[in-house]
Amino acid sequence: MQVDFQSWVAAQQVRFEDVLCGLLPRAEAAPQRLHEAMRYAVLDGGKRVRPLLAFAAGELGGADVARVNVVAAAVELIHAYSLVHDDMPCMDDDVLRRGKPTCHVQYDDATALLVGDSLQALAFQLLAEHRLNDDAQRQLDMIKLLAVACGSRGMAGGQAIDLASVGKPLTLPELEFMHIHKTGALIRAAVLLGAHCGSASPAQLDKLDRFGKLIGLAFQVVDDVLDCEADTATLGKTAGKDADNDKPTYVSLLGIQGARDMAQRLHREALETLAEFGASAQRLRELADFIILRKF
Ligand code: GRG
Repeated sequence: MQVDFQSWVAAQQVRFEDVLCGLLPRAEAAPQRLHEAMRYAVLDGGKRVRPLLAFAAGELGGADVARVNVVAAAVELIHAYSLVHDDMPCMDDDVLRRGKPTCHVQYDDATALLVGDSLQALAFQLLAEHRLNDDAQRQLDMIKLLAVACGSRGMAGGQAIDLASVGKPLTLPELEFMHIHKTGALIRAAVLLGAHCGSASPAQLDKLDRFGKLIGLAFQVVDDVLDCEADTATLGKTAGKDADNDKPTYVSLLGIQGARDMAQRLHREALETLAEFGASAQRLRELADFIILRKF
């Protein structure tokens, strides 16, 4: 019998913390300050939504958990690096992340920059040194998939558009383009990489790709709503930053109710893409629900 969703999430989070702990460089190893800061940025915090999506997509295709651990860790390291860099004075200039001082506040700007660089490099090192799929070509495709998702045609590109659009009105398609890249690309990659560790067919991978795209965008729409509605203590990061920074968001374009409606529509469409998977996609459905209903 399957455990309930909350227990599954809690167990995966605890288990995954150990995985990350073991894959990160030890704090005692030189250069100690950089390694300590890398561990500070990654461990003990965050919802681990992207790894959970990878685990759920892996389960669906009967993937070996040890393989999914590696892709989930790679994605989470990229995510953690993006948060560290995003919080720096040259970008969002924030002091609170995951309920604790941001990396550059706790350490210094130069260390935070190097933490991001090193986490990104470690992510690709992991993908290159662990077996992810019996098919070597498929493994190379997986490495490329993550590279595209986090590079200038993915997350970093979305961030560049985000920085360039402060104080400017964007149309809905422009906002969607930005967020599909900035936030959506890595979430989509998490789903696909988990699935690639297993035996999903090309047709199933197409469906999962669409699911990842829709739920990645929904994640951002909900993030925009939470930035307006939730408080700093609940979010573990400064609330109201988007309005303070005069950033275009789904809320500024559609209003709170319009943004909520959009999240619901994306959620519905995401669930439709899973229709043919039956019970094997139950965790992915539950994660889609969680992404929409989350309060932090
Ligand atoms: C610096 C290249 C580069 C990219 C930064 C991800 C990102 C791009 C910026 C973060 C800014 C932000 C708040 C984006 C909104 C969506 C988002 C990624 C929120 C944080 O992700 P969660 O909620 O965080 O999954 P936790 O802490 O739970 O892991």
